[in-house]
Amino acid sequence: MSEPEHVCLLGLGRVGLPMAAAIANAGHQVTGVEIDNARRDAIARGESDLDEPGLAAGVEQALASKRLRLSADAVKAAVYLIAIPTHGSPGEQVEALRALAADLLPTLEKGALVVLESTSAPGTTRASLGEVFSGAGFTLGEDLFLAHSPERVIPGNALAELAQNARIIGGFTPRCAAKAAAFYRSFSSGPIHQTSLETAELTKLVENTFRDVNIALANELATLGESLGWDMSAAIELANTHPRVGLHHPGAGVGGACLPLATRMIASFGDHDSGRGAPLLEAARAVNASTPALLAKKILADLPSGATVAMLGVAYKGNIADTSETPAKALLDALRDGGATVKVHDPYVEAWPEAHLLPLEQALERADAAVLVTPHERFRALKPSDLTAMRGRSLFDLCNILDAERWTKEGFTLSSRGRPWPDAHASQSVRTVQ
Ligand code: SAJ
Repeated sequence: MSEPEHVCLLGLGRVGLPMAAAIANAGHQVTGVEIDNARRDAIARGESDLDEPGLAAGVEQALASKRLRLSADAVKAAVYLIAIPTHGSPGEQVEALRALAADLLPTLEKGALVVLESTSAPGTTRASLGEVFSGAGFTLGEDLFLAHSPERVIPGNALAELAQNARIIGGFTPRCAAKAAAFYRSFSSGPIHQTSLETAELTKLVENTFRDVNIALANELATLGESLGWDMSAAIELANTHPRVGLHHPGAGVGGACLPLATRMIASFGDHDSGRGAPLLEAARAVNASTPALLAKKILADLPSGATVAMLGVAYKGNIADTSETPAKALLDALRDGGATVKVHDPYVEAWPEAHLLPLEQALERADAAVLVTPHERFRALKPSDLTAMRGRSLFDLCNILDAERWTKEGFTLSSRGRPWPDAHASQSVRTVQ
């Protein structure tokens, strides 16, 4: 590693806390700044709401070695990393980051490196941090170094991806990018690509938009399969054996703070030349956003009116506890609006403002149907004997994790995403001969 640096890391959330631990444990001196007192105190006690493999141990090691300290305020440092959540329109992002830059000014010294990791629209880093620092008398690229390096880690595998993923570093000048690259090399082994601020910002939006649009295609195909009696899930799986096809999986909808935000953000700029907006991106967003309500309608059509439904899974994706922008909310609302009584369970999530969460057995009690929303591995392990409290036999597997043959043999009526409804067993599973 190059010389250990004093790093001031702003925001100890799902990106910032793993970074703080990784950077401290790589030998740097990190001050983790978290303005939420309760969150900061919990981290100091070794508690965290983030279910990341290795994170608790990493934070404990960093705190014990005193290479990670926690603070409510920014401190003087050689490197500033900003990992705060960015919300709102591009204009609102610029305003929020300008305010943050102004707050940093009293601590900033010549020679420091400032890197924004938070997702931002192209031009944001320059118009916020860049303008405020230049306005305060710094010459960027000479006595202060500014870069944008978008975080790319997947929740649920953050520490491993932080250490290995390729990095994109956009510099205000090439010297800024090079200085940031040298710092990131001290804790990251992946390739480091250097570019401009705007291209780095855009790259992040493009990769998340790719995923959103790809999932929209899978969701649209799956919906067609269900209504036309085709096994689209098997077709997607088989199409993916082609060397130039890579379809994502259909599901209950797209959640999380990241994919929908990126697509909306690029689409919001529209096509200035033709004035026609961004029709593909808008359509993809509409497909994914409408998927939960569409699925709820189909579920209700297969059940007696006023049915009791056990909804299994409210996290926005499998094997994590995060419910940000979860498709489970729109699904729940539409099921309730359609007259169903919904009882909700998620083995990872402790509390959810939308519904009182019940233990599995209570959620299933006297339910006419169970709806699997989130592909938690624990749901894959469910056995027919776990569902004896149900009064009905209808299963709606929106994330395709149940084995159709097994469950239909046990007398359940299974409807699986992308397969003919309501008789998933009618489709033949894929068999491969090596
Ligand atoms: N989903 C599907 N089908 C799939 C994959 C995902 O329906 O085949 C759904 C998930 O269930 C979930 C949503 O999409 O509701 C988003 O999940 P995700 O695993 O695709 O992504 P995030 O939001 O957890 O994290 C993404 C990642 N971006 C990419 O993979 C390009 C991550 O690397 C980014 O750091 C993160 O966004 C971010 O912070 O921007």
